[in-house]
Formats: sequence, structure tokens, C-alpha cells
Amino acid sequence: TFNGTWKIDRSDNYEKFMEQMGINMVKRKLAAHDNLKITIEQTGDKFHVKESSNFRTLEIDFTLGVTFDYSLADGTELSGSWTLEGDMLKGLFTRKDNGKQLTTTRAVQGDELIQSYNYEGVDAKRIFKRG
Ligand code: MYR
Repeated sequence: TFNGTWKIDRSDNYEKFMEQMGINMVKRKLAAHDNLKITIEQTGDKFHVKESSNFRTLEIDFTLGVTFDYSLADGTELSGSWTLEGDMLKGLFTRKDNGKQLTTTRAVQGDELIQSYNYEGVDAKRIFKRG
């Protein structure tokens, strides 16, 4: 189950990923230590996600398979949806500014939540622990 509060523990290649996303160096340095925390509440095919970081706090509601809008902390707007495949959440999002795709997954492995990201050939991971 995805339910619970997850605190960022470590990241893998996130700096390169952000660079590929076109985020400038100052923002990348800040984002590398964003203290991201997410709280996930799943009820059937509906999810309520609370996100908090050094940048902002926000709450997101989505339903599996239903397109919604989401803005990154730097203002980049995405539109897309999550689906569940087995025990893995798969997200397919499109940047509104350039039409390019960002894919992401979430999976619980042991006591960790692993979120992967891909944008234009660059992969990254962020790994969270229950907090
Ligand atoms: C959620 O389920 O938390 C809301 C929807 C998330 C959409 C995809 C998130 C991609 C975040 C990429 C971070 C990029 C920083 C350059």
C-alpha cells in the first residue's frame, strides 16, 4: 500500500534529470535539498496527496486513469494521469509549454517508496522512507 507519510531519503541522478528539464543551476541546488515529504491516502481508485517541501505545500486529488493538471515548483505546468499496473503506479504527463512527455512511477519496496522519473532520455530516482 502507498498510504502513509513518506520523507525523502536520497536521490539518484536527480540533478541530471532537472538539468534535462531545463532547470537552472541555482534552482537545482536548492531542489536537491528540498526536504520533500508526501502523504498519500488511497481510497479505491482515488488518491489524495499532500506534498510539502522547502518550496511549498499543496494538496492534490486524482483518480486513476483521469487526466489532471499539476504544476512543478518552478511553475512548469503538466497534464496527465496515473494508472495502477500491478503494485506500481505509472504516471504519464505532458509538459504544457513544449508538449514533451515526462513519465514517472511509484512503487513500495520494503520500507521505501521509490519514485522514478524519465524526461527526454534521462532517468532519475527519488527514494523515500516512512516518516
Ligand atoms: C502526485 O501524485 O504527487 C502529483 C502528480 C505528480 C506528477 C508528476 C510529478 C513529476 C515531478 C517531477 C519533478 C521534476 C523536477 C524537475
